[in-house]
Amino acid sequence: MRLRVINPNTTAAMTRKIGEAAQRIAAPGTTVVATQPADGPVSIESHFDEAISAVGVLEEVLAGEQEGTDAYVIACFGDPGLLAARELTRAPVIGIAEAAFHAASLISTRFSVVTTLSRTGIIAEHLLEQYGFRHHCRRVRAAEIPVLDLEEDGSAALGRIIDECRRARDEDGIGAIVLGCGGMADLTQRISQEVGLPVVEGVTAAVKLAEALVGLGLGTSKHGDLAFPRPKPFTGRFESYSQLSNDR
Ligand code: 5HY
Repeated sequence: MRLRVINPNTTAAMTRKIGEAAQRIAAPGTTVVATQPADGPVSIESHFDEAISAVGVLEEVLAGEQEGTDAYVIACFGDPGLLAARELTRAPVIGIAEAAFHAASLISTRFSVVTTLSRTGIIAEHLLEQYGFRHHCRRVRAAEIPVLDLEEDGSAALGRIIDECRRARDEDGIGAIVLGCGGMADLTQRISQEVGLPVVEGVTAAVKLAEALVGLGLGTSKHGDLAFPRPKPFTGRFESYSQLSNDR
C-alpha cells in the first residue's frame, strides 16, 4: 500500500524525521511518501498556524489523489483539516492525535498528554472532547518548548519532555503517556525507557491504524457529511478548486 504521511508544517527536517519514523514502523509492502505543503508555517503553535496549515494539508491530499494513494496520515497533533481532508478522498485519513488517543485508550484506563507549548494544549483539549476521550485523559501537560527546538541538536527539549512525563507519571494516576507533537516521532522508546510507562506516539500509531483499515478494505464513507464537496465556483487564489468534481 501507498501511504502519504503529511507533515502540515513546512520544516523539511521534521518531515524527514516523521517519514523515517513512519517507514520504520510500517509493514513490509507499505511505501511511505512523506510530504509537506509548499506554503505555510514552519511550525504550528497557534490557532492561526493551524488554520493556515489546513489548506496545505488539503492540497497535499489532492496531490495524493493523483498518485494512487491508499491512505493518508496528518502528522500534526492538532489534526488540522482532518474532516475536510476526508471529504476529498475514499481512502482512510488518520490524524495523529485521534490515532494516539485510540491506542492509549486500548492499553490504559487513564492517560496524560505531554505536548510542546501550553497555548496549544487547548487544541488537544478540544480534540479530546470532539473525539470522546475527555474521560480517558487526566491532564494535557506542556514541556514549554517551541516546536522547532525538537530539531535543534543539544537543545533542552528532550530533557524537558522527560521531566514533564515523570511529573505526569507521579501525579496523574495514569497508565500511559501520549506524546503531543509530530516532531516527537523519534523519541518514543527513549522516553518510555526513562519514564518506565508505555508511551504512545501519534505518527506510528496512525501508520498502523491506516494499515489496519486498508487491510479491512475500509475507506472513508462517501455517504453523508464526508461525501465529496459539492462542485461550485471558487474565486481568487482558490479558483482552481472550481474544477473539483464529485464523481470520483
Ligand atoms: C505538531 N505543531 O505536531 C504540532 C504540535 C503542537 O508543528 N507539529 C507542529 O505543539 O501543537
